Amino acid sequence: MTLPPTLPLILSPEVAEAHAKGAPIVALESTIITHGMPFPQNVETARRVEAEVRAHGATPATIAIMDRQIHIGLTDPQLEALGQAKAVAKLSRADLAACLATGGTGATTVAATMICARLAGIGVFATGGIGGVHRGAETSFDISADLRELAETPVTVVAAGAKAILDLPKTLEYLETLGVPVIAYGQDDFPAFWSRSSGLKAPLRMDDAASIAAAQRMRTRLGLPGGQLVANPIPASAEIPRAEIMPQIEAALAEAEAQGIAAKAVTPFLLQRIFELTQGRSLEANIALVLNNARLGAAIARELAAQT
Ligand code: PSU
Ligand code: MN
Repeated sequence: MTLPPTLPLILSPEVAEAHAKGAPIVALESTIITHGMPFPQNVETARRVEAEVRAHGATPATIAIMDRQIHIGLTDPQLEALGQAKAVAKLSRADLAACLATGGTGATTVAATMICARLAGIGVFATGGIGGVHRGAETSFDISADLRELAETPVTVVAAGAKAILDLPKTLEYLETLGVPVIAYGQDDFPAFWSRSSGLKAPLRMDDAASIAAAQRMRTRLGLPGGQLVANPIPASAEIPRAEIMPQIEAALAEAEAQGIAAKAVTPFLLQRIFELTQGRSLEANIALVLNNARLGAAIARELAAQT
């Protein structure tokens, strides 16, 4: 695939090479680096995730906005600089174009990463968790733009489900309303990020990467827009059982409410507080599940490349 020259896209040398060969590529987001994990674990994790993708036969493409360009794949110095940078914008569909037009450094959320991946011809993206319908959304209207993006942009997103900081039943209902396939990988239940099960059954289940790739291709053939959410449970060895993490989640939610945290600040605030309240255990789990998603993302990328 040739990229239109008018797009503000820069492929890293590694990604450009893979792209030219039609080799498998996995997109990776940058908000998890800038807003999802503390330094230095954020940079260490980003490097390990990239290495995991390579070890499983695909090329990683971490996406971020710098100098009015969408960078598809970062060099190691760029990754390090991003991980330490202050005042990085958290970009979603609403503010991606504004950041590119006016300058400044921006990290891409799930929604913005999907948009950029599609522009670069990348069909699969691995991350930790997606945004969703927040608890109390019936009054706050806080529903992540990630959900609508899944309905619109043809990229398969591998995540460990959605965090229990969200309203998971409403998140699944909303995805159904939007016509987004939610596929649990290798089990029936929808996973809840730090925990393998949310107690809710996922609408779909698949047990291999080839089926997931075939389903994405079929959507395209049918002219259906949008991607798929692949919900990959955290490895059992790293999971924090629901009952153990629930009190910390409730405490963090109560603090967010008391401090009037709203809009984009909600998810980073909750992640940071749960990290503190679990004394780092939530971060250990987060790292393990992202690596696990990187492996499955690479397998799906290989299938997408093979089925072309
Ligand atoms: N899940 C994580 N870590 C993160 C995020 C999700 O494990 O950092 C980020 C993703 O970039 C996701 C965003 O797209 O949070 C959702 O933010 P919001 O709820 O404001 O839409
Ligand atoms: Mn929100």
